[in-house]
This record gives sequence, C-alpha cells and structure tokens, in this order.
Amino acid sequence: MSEHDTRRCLFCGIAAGTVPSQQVYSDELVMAFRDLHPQAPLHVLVIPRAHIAGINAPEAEDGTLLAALVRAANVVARQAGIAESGYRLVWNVGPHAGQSVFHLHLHVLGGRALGWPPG
Ligand code: DGP
Repeated sequence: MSEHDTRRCLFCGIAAGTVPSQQVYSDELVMAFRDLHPQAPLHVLVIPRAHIAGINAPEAEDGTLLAALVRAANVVARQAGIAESGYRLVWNVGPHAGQSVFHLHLHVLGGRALGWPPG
C-alpha cells in the first residue's frame, strides 16, 4: 500500500492512535473500537492495522488476516456478554450497502434483537 496516504485515512489514524477512539480490543494485526454512531447497544468496528480499502480489495483475501478479524469480533462479543444472545457481523461494500469509510471494517452489532432483512 505504498501509494496510500495513511494521513488522509480516518481509520489509519485510529489504528495509529492519532485519532481518538474507544478501543475495546487490540493485537498485532487488528484492533476494535466503538462506532461513533452506534446502531445497537453494542456496535464495534474491527479493522486491520494495515490499510485495506474494503473487503472487496484483493489484499482482504488473506486467510490469516480474515481469521484475525473474525476472532477479534468473537472476542469482543464474548467480552460484551452477548455471545449467547447473538450478534451480527457486517461488511458494507460500496454505495448500495452504504459503505462510507474506505478502510476495511467489520461491524459487530448486538445487545438487542436485530431485524431481518436489513433496511
Ligand atoms: P460503513 O458505513 O460500513 O462504511 O461504516 C463506517 C462506520 O464508521 C459508521 O458506522 C460510523 C463509523 N465512524 C465514522 N467516523 C468515525 C469516527 O471518527 N470514529 C468512530 N469510532 N467511528 C466512526
């Protein structure tokens, strides 16, 4: 990602600690923090520390990274006490899904019954 300017990416700033966030999980590959506009009692975003534009980017198709993201999401859910009640993991991709930040992020939503289908 040599051409990517991390100074212009909000979530690169959060990963670097230059943009404040309410962090709830961190390891060498990924970190997780509370969403600024929560859509459920628990709404956390899990991101790779390295910049990847979205789950549709070729760099996202890496088994080690994907496992780290999913593992972190499950840890966050367990720590929040919603592992049994259930939760939803969401990747938004592109305009119709409402993707607004182009640094890969996995939404972890829970703490209430979630409607289906999503709006
Ligand atoms: P998406 O629509 O899937 O691209 O989700 C982007 C999410 O990022 C959205 O739910 C709101 C959240 N968000 C945007 N700006 C900030 C921020 O500065 N801090 C935090 N914690 N979350 C943010």
